[in-house]
Amino acid sequence: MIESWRWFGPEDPVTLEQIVEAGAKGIVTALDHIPTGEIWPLTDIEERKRKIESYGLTWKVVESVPVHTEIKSGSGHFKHYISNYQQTITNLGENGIECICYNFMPVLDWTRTNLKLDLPNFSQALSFDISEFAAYDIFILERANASESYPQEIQEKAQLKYVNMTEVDKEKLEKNIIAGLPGGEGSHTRESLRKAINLFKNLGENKLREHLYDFLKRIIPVAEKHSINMAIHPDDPPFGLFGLPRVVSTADDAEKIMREVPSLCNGLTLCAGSFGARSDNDLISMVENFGEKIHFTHLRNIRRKTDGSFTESEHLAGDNDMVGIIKAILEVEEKSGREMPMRPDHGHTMGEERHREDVRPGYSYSGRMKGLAELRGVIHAVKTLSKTSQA
Ligand code: DNO
Repeated sequence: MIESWRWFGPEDPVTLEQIVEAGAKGIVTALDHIPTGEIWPLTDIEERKRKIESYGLTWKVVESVPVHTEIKSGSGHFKHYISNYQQTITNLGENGIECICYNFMPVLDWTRTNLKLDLPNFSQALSFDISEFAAYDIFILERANASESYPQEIQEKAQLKYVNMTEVDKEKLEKNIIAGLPGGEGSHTRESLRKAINLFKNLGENKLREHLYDFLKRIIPVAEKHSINMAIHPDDPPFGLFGLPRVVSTADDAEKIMREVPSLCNGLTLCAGSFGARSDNDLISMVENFGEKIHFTHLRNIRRKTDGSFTESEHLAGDNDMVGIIKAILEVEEKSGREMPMRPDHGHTMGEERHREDVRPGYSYSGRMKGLAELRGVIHAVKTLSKTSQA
């Protein structure tokens, strides 16, 4: 596996020097200063590449080239945005990029309700609590008929949570949900969120899928031409929010996407934390079945509750069988003769970083370094044991 690290560019408080110290070899980054939908200029791509390579690191994976809302909703200038996306793929291909991670979530990219959940060991984790989310949706955003999106039990819990919230709690919850998380696709105000929800409200699951397939049919040939693997990121959390459909939440969704546009370049980002937030996603079978079509992995762990809520746990301690997943990925690598870029996804906020304002939720230095070191240990042990057993 190619140990990689997500770097948010020159604005990132984590420096390339620190990333080299952590032992990563690959950088995963994006040109977040380019507005969604615009073409990524060759000059900006070249400049980012030069900077990365000057530290002896490589840049093969982009995360993400965001897909414009009008492509997802099939409205407005979607054709123009698809053609810009094609040009961005071309420009990235000319600079040696091998993999592009993207998502097709409507309205919100990854979403959490708490960004600083205190853990017994003093660190802080990210978490998603479905009744807090429902409290926001039903009582703060006041989306029409929002309560119909939740079972009775969650509605009751949400109400109880809401009545016990102070104004500060309400503001914080809203900010956590809509202000935008690192690498996400911008931020919303309550008003812009309402508008965005309305754009997708009547679309339905089938139409959203159709728009994804249409997008893929137009971009995969361009990706093939430039030997770029498109790696769709699963929905996070892997179920609908605000009563809107999501179409990349299960193994079955992923299978359909790959079947609809059959090409080795039409593959997946195996985000263990996102797919793993559902107990019906069997991650090891997914690695075995999708094999070479997994182009990139996010290794992270979670502790699930039965209602859809989850907390991000330490990389080796959670409901995901991390050793099993790594073993399965190494077997795919062995068969395909190709090394898979992986990054330790998220990490707890710990040590002095807990007191810093500039640390991005989930993307602390020490938390990810700890995660990377633990994962590296597992990779090393699995490889060593497999060699010993073959000897
Ligand atoms: C969160 C990330 C996501 C991911 C995008 C891919 O930590 O995994 O922001 O980059 O959803 O487009």
